[in-house]
Amino acid sequence: MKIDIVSVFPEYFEVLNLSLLGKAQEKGLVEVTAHNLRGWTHDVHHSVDDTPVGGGAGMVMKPEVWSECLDELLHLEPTTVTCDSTADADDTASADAAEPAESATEIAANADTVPATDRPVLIFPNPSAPLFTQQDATELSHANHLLFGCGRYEGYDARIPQYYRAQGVDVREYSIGDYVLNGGEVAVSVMLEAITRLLPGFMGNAASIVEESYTGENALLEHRQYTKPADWRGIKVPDVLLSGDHAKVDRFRRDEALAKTNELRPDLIEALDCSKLDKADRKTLMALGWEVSGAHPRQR
Ligand code: 6GU
Repeated sequence: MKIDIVSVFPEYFEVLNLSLLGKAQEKGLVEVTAHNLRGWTHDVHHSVDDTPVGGGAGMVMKPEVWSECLDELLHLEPTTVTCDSTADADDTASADAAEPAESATEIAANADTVPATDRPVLIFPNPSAPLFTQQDATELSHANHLLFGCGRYEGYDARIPQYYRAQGVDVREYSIGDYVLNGGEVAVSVMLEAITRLLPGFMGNAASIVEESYTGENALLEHRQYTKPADWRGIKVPDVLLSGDHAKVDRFRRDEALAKTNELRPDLIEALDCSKLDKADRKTLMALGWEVSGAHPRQR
């Protein structure tokens, strides 16, 4: 996988040479390059932003600098597109727009739930976009080339993603949570870690990925973990975990995952597919106050 990152703070990404991602780069699994956006400016001040059209606070990143950079990294020739500047307005992110596609631009934007491995994916962190999820990480881990564009200041000109979508590029915009960061750099490092750890050969133990929270078809928060000693400062490991009875251990962990998810993330319980729950799951959920006879659990 080839990963390009464009930022006005490329040094921020030196941390990616550490730890597991550093090892993955040494092994040749990924090749990460951080580029300085200012390298594509032509003025003495190397300016990348300008005041917002229509007024308002802050600065907006200019489309011309980004396009010179992105054309080069995506091997595209500059062109002019004819499209309505409002056509893209409600379709900032990714692929899960519910409405039927109308314009050619929208078709290009919606066709990309699973990235084709041979097509680059252009990703813009954006606090006003849909949330980045484990499912997005899984999808993007199949791409051959990811290009992240880090916005700073108040954001970037909305025509940038619109233009590259019209060029047939798989363009995605994601937020990493409901809080405000100063720029996209932290968000990109979060997304990168979530994506690259899923690459085959990245982690020693593939089974540990399968058991994690938010993975698989029935996403639950993970059960609690313990190691030895069995009694530490007066707190004991639950007896069943010491029993050696694997079926009982699995059931105990599954029930704990259900109870923890019920308490902290009932929205994840509501999203479960009832047809994938076994008899013991249903019993546990019913005891927690859920109705499990429909397609998804419903709170009683
Ligand atoms: Cl992707 N960018 C910024 N600037 N702030 C955020 C974010 C992204 N996601 C959450 N907050």
